[in-house]
Amino acid sequence: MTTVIKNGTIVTADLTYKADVLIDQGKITQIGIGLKGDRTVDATGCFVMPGGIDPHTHLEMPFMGTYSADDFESGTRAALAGGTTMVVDFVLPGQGQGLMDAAQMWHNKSGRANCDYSYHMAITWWGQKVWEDMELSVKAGMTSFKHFMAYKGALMVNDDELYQSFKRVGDLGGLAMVHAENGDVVAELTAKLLAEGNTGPEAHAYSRPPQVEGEATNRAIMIADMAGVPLYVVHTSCEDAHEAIRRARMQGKRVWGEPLIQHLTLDDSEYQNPDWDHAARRVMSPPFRNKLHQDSLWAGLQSGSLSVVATDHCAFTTEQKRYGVGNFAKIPNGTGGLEDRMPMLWTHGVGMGRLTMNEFVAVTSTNIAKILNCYPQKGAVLVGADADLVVWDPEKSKTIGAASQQSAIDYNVFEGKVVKGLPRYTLSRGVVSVDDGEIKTREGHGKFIARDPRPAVNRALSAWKDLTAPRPVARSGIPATGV
Ligand code: DUC
Ligand code: ZN
Ligand code: ZN
Ligand code: ZN
Repeated sequence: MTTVIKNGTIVTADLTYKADVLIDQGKITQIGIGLKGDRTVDATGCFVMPGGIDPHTHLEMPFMGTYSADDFESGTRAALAGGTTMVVDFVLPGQGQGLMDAAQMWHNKSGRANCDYSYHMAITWWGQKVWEDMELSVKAGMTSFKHFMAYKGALMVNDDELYQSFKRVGDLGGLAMVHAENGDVVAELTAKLLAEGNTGPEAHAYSRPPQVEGEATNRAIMIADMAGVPLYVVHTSCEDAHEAIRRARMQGKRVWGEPLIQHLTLDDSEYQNPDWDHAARRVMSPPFRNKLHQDSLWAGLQSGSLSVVATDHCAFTTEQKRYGVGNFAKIPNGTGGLEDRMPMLWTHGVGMGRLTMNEFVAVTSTNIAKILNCYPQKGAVLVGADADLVVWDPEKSKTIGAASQQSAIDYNVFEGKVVKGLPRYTLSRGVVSVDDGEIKTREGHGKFIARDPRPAVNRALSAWKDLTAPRPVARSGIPATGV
C-alpha cells in the first residue's frame, strides 16, 4: 500500500517548494506534482519536513538511585506526538560492565519503541575490556562515545582516561562526545554549599556555574585535538562553553555544540521559585542559565557556531525528585522535553523571527543526521530516504500541560506555555503515528539504526598539525624551532 502526502510545501535544510511525496514500504519513492497513492495524507496549508531527530535521550536509565521515568514506549510516543521520528539514547554501562553487555540491556528495553532509535555508547569507566569492546561497538553500529567529565565518584572519567579513550575513538573512526562540566570543582562547590546549609534546589545551580562548563568544554576540545578525534559537546548551555566551541570551529577543528530546548527557553529564575517541587523539577545538569546565556545560544544557532537542538530527555516524577529533600545533590538530575522540542523551537525560533524554516530543519534533524552519519537515510526529504516525515501545521496551537502530555511524569517544565506550530501528521517509516492530531503509535514498530564509522577524511580535528609526527631535527643536532 502506498501513501501520498499531497498539497503541502516541502521544507528541507536547503529548499522550500511545493510538491507531493509518495511513500512505499517505508521509503520515499517519488517527489513531484500530482502524485497518487492508495492512501492520501492531506498537507494543505502545511509544511512537509524531515521528522525531528533527538540525539540526546535517557530512557529508562538507572541514574542517581532510581530509573528515569519514561521508557522506550512512552518516550518515543512523546517524540512522535511532537514531530520527532528518531531518538538516540545513551547506553550506560555499569562500573566494570562491558559495553556490549550494556548494549544488550538496552536492546531488551528498546523493543517497545514506537519510532526508530540509535545508541551512543557511554564510557563510564576505563580498562582493557572497554578498549576492546569499543571496536565491537563500532562494528555493531554504535560509533559515538560519550564521556562524563562530571559526576565524580560515579560516571566521571579523568583526563588520562579521556585522552586514551578519545584516541581509541579517533582510531576507530568514531565520534567523541562529552558532558563538559569540571566534576572536581562541582564536587568542591557542592560540599561547601551543603556545609553552609544551602540544601535547597536553588543551590544546585550555584554548584555548577558557567565557568565549570566553559573550562571543561575548552579542556575537552584541547584533548580531542591532541587525540585527533572530532568532538560533539552535548547540552551546551552557556556563553563560556559556546565561546570555546566557536573558537575551535574558527580554528578549523571539527567540533559541534548542542544546546537544549530547555536552556534556550527557560532561565535560572525558575530555581528561585519558593515552591520546592517547582524548582526541583527543573534540576538538571547543566542548570538553566540567565538570559544573556540564552541570547548566546540563539546567536549560535543563527550563525552556525551551534549545530543541533536536543532535549537530554531524562524525566523524573515529583516523587523521585523528592529524594533530594534536605540535600539538593540527591535530586535526580534531569528534565523532559521530547514532545515539546519541535513546537517550542518553532514557536520561539521561527515564530519569533530568530530562525528560518530551513534553519529549523537543519538544527532539529539534518545536521545531526550528517554528524552521526545516518544521512540521507534520516534527516532528508529525498527519494530513497526513510519516510520519517512530519506534516507541520503552522496555524495549530495549544497550551503545553502535563494533563495532555504523553510522557509518564506528573508535570511539565513548559507547563502553561503556548506553542503555535504542531504536527498534523507524523510518519515513522511511512506509518502514520500522529493522524490528523490523533496519536496512533505502534509499540515495537521502531527499529535500531546502525551507523557506520565516519569516512577517514573526517577523522582529523587539526589536519594541518600532526602532533604525533617526529619533530624535524637540525643538522647540528639541536631541535629546530617551530612546528
Ligand atoms: N544531566 C541531566 O540532567 N540528566 C541526565 C544526565 C545529565 O548529564
Ligand atoms: Zn550530560
Ligand atoms: Zn510553576
Ligand atoms: Zn544527557
